[in-house]
Amino acid sequence: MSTQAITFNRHLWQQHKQFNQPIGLSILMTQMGFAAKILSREIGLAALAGKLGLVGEKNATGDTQKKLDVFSNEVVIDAFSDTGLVAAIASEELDQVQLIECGGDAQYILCIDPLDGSSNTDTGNAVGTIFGFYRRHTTGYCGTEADVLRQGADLITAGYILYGASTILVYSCGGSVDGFTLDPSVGEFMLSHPDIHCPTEGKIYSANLSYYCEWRPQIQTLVDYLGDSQSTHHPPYSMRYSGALVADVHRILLEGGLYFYPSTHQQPDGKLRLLYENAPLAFVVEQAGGLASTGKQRILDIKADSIHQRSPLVIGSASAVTLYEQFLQEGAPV
Ligand code: AHM
Ligand code: MG
Repeated sequence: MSTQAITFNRHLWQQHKQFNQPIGLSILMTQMGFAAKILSREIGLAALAGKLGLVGEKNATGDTQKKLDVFSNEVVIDAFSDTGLVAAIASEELDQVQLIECGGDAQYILCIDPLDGSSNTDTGNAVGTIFGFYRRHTTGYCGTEADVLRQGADLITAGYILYGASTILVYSCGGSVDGFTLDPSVGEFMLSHPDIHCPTEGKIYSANLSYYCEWRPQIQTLVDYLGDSQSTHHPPYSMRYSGALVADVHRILLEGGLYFYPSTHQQPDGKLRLLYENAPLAFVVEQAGGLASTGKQRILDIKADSIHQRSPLVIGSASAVTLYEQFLQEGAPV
């Protein structure tokens, strides 16, 4: 590897110098990189360290917590709560917003899913972390829940970490979307995917087809349409679904295509959570030229009413998301 390789910290410094990125944000992203290294190590060694399996408690959204869920939450809370920069943290694994006694200088709010796709942990498959930072609105000694209940369009930085065949951190501060791969031998994230653009079209769709019978007829028709190898409208799509949102969206971001988790009769708002899953990923994918929608509304335009609020998610290549919206509103093209 060249000694000119760009480390994550060097990239953050360049962003600060060239684009006036606030130094506080650079410090927070450094902390995110640190948390990612700890999690990468612990997820990789979990089977040897007795960290697989359930804790037995349910989290705020009714999922039974795994040991790695609890551990991951502790790692991210520890990484950010003493920085003096973060006034409140909303996490998938916390019932309430963690309000931090920090003084008025703490300018940032963090929304985070510490371990996304945790059903994959026991089999050693890919998992992720999803994060988004907002600028704080209030100025008191402690953050408030209102600081967290925001629309994604207010995000100033968002990204994710994929723990898969390699550990990859992807983020955007509102300019380019850049990806960094962890080199464990030197303990650094190195720039590996500069200036990511989501292709306007793709050949992959990603969705849990076991819900097919529970989806609206328009979505069933779309799935039939995408998989139709005889179609004269489009090349046939292939289906890829890992059960980890980060892994599936990362593939779509790089190669194009469509991820969707729609509403069902039983879950009219879908499964995925707005603040710490959908909005941060929507921010990244839009910055890379893609789109993210509920099928009817842009994800980044929704203001959260509660911290664990859910929404349907359709995300990926601009043309594919638009096609989904057309199917939902008008049905199949003639
Ligand atoms: P989690 O954060 O509790 O792991 O839940 C979110 C995960 C996503 O990573 C994934 O896309 C989805 O849930 C899978 O759900 P399903 O098993 O219903 O397909
Ligand atoms: Mg999740």
